[in-house]
Amino acid sequence: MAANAESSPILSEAPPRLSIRDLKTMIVEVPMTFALGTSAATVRKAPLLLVDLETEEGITGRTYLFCYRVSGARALAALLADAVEVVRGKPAAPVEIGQLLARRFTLLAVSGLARMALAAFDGALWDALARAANLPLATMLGASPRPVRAYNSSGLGLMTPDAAADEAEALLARGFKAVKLRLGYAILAEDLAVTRAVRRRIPDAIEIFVDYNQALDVPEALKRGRALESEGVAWFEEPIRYDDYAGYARLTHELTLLVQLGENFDGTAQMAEALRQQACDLAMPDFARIGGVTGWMQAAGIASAYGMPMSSHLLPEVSAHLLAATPTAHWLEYVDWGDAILEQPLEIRNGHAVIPDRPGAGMSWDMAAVKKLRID
Ligand code: SMN
Ligand code: MG
Repeated sequence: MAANAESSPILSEAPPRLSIRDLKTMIVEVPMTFALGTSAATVRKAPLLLVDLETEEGITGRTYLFCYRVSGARALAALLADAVEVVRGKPAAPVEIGQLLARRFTLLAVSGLARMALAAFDGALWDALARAANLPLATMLGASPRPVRAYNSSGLGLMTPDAAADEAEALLARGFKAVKLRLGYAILAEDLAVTRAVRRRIPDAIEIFVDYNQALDVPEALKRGRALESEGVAWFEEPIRYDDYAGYARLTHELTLLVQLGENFDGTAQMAEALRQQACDLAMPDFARIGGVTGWMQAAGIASAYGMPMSSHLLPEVSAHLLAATPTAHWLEYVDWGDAILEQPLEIRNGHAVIPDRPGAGMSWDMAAVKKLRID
């Protein structure tokens, strides 16, 4: 009979099996280096929810979420306080915990904010497991921690052409090879003026992505998309409402410009459906909306089956690990919002995010900074 794990000399130093003791949250508002004026709303301070998942064994798993609005952060904190009561004392097994929480939250509906809360729980659990194993998260997920190609998405909100050109140039520091403009001005001519000003100012080898944050309808998206085809733009992000897959399929079919979609996929089923309908050329699920680390890895499987290039959305510190383990990894979206509250901010070298050689996602809070920025 095989020796059991407890008595095996080989496995005697196996990492502890973690069980969930508590989950605590803190809300901070981080002033942004570059304000982000999108066609939907202007964000000047980033509301972040910091999550600490405590285990009985003394290991704490961490993650944070960008919450779009302060009210979002408060709602997520309340949902997480509820969720931990459901699973306190249970093994820190993200897939099982996720299924149990999804069942308990079914009547409320596992979508929107509830899905984001469960994603944060999942991310913190994975971080705890990787810390217990003394491995970077990327390694836990089957990848080698490698530099991940990133674009600088910190700024370039809606602004004048000259201001956009200046900001684009500034954002190339640290070797970034791509930037993203927010478009969706009142008329096409303004979109073109900003795009041309930036294209003229930065080297040809630097890629430019454009993001409409769902500002257009299908006929207008066809018109603006066609006009952008000769302007050296590498992707056309969320031109129309995020869930009009038939509309997206039309754009994808009729435009040579590559259509990018995904930050609002609410769970993997939506992503699978979008890809089934050939709604986009490129996909960029968001860690929180797709279902945390577990949801991301399932999304990576879907993207891989379709041969679909997959980029990340925000949360670059965690997303770098996830992209390292994504077979069709495309671009990491870099923003510097986490820098203000992290002891060791994500390092960018030669336009690539450097996955830290630390256990888990490698994040610990700079508590002095957190104290100053806390709003809860
Ligand atoms: C975005 C991100 C965060 C807030 C508003 C808009 C944007 C992106 O859609 O893709 O970066
Ligand atoms: Mg976007």
